[in-house]
Amino acid sequence: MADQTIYRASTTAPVNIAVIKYWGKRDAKLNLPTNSSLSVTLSQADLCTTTTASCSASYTTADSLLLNSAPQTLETPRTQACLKALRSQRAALEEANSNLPKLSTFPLRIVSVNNFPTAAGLASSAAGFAALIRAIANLYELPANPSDLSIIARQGSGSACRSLFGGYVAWQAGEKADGSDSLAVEVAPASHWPEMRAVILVASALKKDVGSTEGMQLTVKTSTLFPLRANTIVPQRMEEMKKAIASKNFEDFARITMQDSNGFHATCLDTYPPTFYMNDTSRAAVRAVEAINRAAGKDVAAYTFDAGPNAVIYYLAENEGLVAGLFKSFLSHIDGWQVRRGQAIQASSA
Ligand code: 2P0
Repeated sequence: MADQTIYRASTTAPVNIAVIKYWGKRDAKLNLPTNSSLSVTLSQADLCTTTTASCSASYTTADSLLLNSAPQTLETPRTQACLKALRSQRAALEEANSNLPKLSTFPLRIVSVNNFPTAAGLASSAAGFAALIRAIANLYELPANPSDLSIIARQGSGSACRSLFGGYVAWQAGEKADGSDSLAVEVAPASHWPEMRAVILVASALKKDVGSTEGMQLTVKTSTLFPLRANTIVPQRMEEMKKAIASKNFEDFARITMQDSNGFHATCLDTYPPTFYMNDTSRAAVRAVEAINRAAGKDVAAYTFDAGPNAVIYYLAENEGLVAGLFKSFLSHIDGWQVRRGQAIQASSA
């Protein structure tokens, strides 16, 4: 009789928020970026995807995925590339050891839950693909390390490769045409700078108008500012940001974070037709950060915006009262804002 065992593995992957933004692909098929990027991984309790992957010879239906209880397609070229890569690594193990169950041939059932709004500029695809890849890698007992897995996750969604690490993470753009050097590496563990905090201001939980994948390629195609950003400015900022993190220099960290967010949104505005991710509420948050920093006499808070209107504000624990307190009173005047706290964390490896 066929093996009826159900093999199962679960994992949790956190959201990461880039302080040097990924925007633009040099190879859309392999999902290779035009520039490197750098992010901070946020607290799992607040923002994460939990995924359970199971497989069994007894499953009679094709591979399936439920996200927040709703069926999702796995039939996209990107997801298929990830599943194929994971299955082929498992098949290699099975070939080397004939005692292993042939999990690579069994249908998969994947169940994921996000505890934050999906596709509203809160990096849901990052946590989602990172959790998917690691859950299946755990199920298949692959010996891969986080950088190895990041190469697979990158093919699902670029920013996902950074969610396989905790703390401060760089996605190296790489140079090779096959993408084998386009992977995530740890810049510093969360324990290096555990005072880092983030407050997330949810201006809108609605899906964004222009998805990142589509938006970034329109920018690559039409923005005249973009080549300067990708080829000159971001490479310099990557080095400056790594130094700011190594020396725990919050003022440099804050300035570079805000400049990179502004520069990224400038290329969105310079896209033709233009893409607007920030709205009036986002701009009010920028002004509030400026007011906080002016009152403090130095940069104690840094805003950053992804492909949506929601703000992430970084600050240090010692300024919690000043930053989070002011934001609470500021936001209480604006309808529809929610505030969520996070802190830089070490992603779990399980
Ligand atoms: C980032 N974003 O670095 C930047 C900042 C949005 C703005 O990574 O096409 O969803 O799946 O590789 O990863 C969003 O892009 O795009 C993103 P795909 P992804 O976090």
